[in-house]
Amino acid sequence: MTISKNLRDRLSDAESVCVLTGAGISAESGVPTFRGEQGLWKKFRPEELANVDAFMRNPDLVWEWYSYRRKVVSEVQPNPGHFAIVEMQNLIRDFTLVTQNVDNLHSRAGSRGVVELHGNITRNYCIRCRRPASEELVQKSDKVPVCSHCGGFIRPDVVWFGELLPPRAYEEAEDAAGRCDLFLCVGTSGVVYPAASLPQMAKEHGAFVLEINAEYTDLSPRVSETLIGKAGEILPLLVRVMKEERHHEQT
Ligand code: BV8
Ligand code: ZN
Repeated sequence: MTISKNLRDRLSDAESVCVLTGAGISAESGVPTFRGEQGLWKKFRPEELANVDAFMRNPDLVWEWYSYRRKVVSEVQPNPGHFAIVEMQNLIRDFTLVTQNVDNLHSRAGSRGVVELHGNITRNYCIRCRRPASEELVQKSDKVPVCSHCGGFIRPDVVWFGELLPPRAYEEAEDAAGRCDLFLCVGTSGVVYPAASLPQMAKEHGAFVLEINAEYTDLSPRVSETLIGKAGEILPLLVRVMKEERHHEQT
């Protein structure tokens, strides 16, 4: 993988960096993506499961699907791609990590202040009184649990289709995209909005937008450069170049 002179300069000079990640960064940890060959949506379609009507129509099915995904993410580890982002955060003064993933792997890798646009599958709450549900209540039932305070159904703390993103999270993501001079877009097919509008926003504000993906996506025509390959291999390489360039300047 060769790093263009232009990209090398950007990695060396960047003072404000924003990274947007999608399911592709967790693929090498063994977490299935949504739209790939073995994609999660292969068996189910988003309409069937990741929306509130599906949950109200068939809470046990939706709950079971999230219990399966919680089990998967509890059994996997963050990969070199997640750890490279932690190292990048330590190199760059103004650094924001925005993720569409709900698998909690960035936080487990050590990333701080992760902006979770679509929530986090390790948190659950009551749809009626909105109290957080305890771990043991969540773990013990494979059927949808009911709230010990009011009897309401417990749901995962994720953003379903048709639901608003957490307002503060999205605002923080927009601010970071608007002020960064380097925007990395890693492992996302760029089909889910409003998250997919962030790279465009960064580009319009003059940022260099680098896409890292196993294949070309809907975003590719609109970014500054696309590196095709695995996030777990490319991100550590970019951090190495960043360190070389910056260490070089310090000496
Ligand atoms: C909202 C949480 C409404 C739950 C998720 C028509 C046009 C435009 C928009 C819409 C439309 N109709 C409806 C909408 C809005 C809708 C939307 O965007 N739909 C899309 C499908 C068209 N958006 C919403 O509903 C959002 N809410 O808009 O509010 C509103 C507005 C105003 C007022 C009131 C209401 C809510 C969206 C959030 C949905 N929740 N997940 C859960 O996870 O169960 S979305 C789901 O998709 C995940 O969060 C996931 O993160 C997200 C995006 O997927 P990706 O992360 O990109 O993953 P994917 O599998 O697609 O791609 C993986 C990529 O990785 C691939 O490119 C692959 O090549 C690459 N890859 C694989 N391996 C590697 C790799 N890359 C590098 N290295 C590797 N090793
Ligand atoms: Zn309740």
